[in-house]
Amino acid sequence: MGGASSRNQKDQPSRSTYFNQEELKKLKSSYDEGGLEMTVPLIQEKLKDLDNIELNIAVTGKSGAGKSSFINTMRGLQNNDEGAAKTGTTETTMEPAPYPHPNLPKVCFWDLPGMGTSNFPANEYLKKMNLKQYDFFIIISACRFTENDVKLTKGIKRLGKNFYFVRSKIDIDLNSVRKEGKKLNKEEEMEKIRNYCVSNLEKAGISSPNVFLVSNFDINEFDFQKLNKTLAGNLSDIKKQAFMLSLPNTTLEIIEKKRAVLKKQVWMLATLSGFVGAVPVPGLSFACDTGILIPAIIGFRQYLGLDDASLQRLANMAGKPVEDLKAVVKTPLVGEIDKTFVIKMFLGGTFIAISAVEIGLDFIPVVGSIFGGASSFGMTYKLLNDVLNDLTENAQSVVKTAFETEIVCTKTSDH
Ligand SMILES: Nc1nc2c(ncn2[C@@H]2O[C@H](COP(=O)(O)OP(=O)(O)OP(=O)(O)O)[C@@H](O)[C@H]2O)c(=O)[nH]1
Ligand SMILES: [Mg+2]
Repeated sequence: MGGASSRNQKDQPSRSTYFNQEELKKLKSSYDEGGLEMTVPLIQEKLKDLDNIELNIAVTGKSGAGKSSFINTMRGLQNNDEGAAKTGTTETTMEPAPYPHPNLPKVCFWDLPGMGTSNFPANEYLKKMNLKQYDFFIIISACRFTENDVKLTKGIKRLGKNFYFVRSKIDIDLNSVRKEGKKLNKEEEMEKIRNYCVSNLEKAGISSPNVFLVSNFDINEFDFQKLNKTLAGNLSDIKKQAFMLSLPNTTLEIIEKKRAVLKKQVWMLATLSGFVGAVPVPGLSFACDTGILIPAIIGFRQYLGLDDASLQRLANMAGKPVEDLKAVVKTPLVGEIDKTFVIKMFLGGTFIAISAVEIGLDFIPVVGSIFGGASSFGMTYKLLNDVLNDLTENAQSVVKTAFETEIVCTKTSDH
């Protein structure tokens, strides 16, 4: 892609959060060889991968360009929210400052002092900032990109890392056109600004740069979502899952993508549960005790933005009272999740032992045939699947209320 280095991360051997065909074959042969005892550790390792995966995103640019505001928006925060990066300040630190994501602390945004704002000469700056540790770079400017931005980009390119140009404060540009009394053609105006940035970068020696025009005050406007899609698309599989889960829940499409990511965890969690508990209800109780179900439900709820803190952040982003969002949440899953709740929910449900066909044998070629439906595996699978569907529906209602969007989203396949 333009703007990113030619040694795309996609070309590098990717570690997947979920099992690819090859790994599934290995899983099957481990099972044939050593039963679940050999299989379960492999699944456990995969599940841990998602919790442990680090994603370090560097954000740089001149003072006042909008770095802190961008970092806040990407973390679903308003500039004056608790934990937000300070904005509008002119003090610039000389050290990269970390801003971890509120729900995924290993997804971290780094505020890098702009090259021109630091006192180091270019070469020293590149060394001092230890650019190797970042997964990709966002270079922000509120007007034209400078010679320093270009120098930095060349340094990043030499490391084979991806970089993206973000032209911030596009809302101000468009407003100025309006204020001048001219008729605004948004697309045309954006194209003009984009071309200006691109030609300015090309002249400085960056070939076919990709420039995204954003307003840090509106993640659903201009090129912000396009930027996020591009960023996700260029990450290796496992980092992509973490990045997707970190996005603020501002569109139905994001919710649907998160559901698809979480859906893949369901069978892995169910397998672990199948391993620890053999008979239906004691199995479920055991699954609670072994810490499979409760953290999974709490995690799903948080990723889908339905815990109190996430709802509050989303309300702030949408500029609506949090009560308006809470009013459309119709699931008991927003209350306290403990063992009693899970067992009650399960017993109160219309549980029917699910068949291997319903589970989707193609997706779970190993475990589906091992456990069948009436087991702790089947129960956990059904329970988490129901939980995920319920939370997804509620998250969709919240997004519609927050952003008044009615875009219909096609539900992805259940497997
Ligand atoms: N209208 C508008 N204002 C923005 C946007 N992004 C940032 N701002 C404003 O621009 C000013 C500077 O933004 P910051 O996010 O603090 O910029 P920074 O790059 O972190 O600045 P330093 O920390 O000083 O390097 C603040 O008053 C922001 O509110 C944007 O996209 N649109
Ligand atoms: Mg700042």
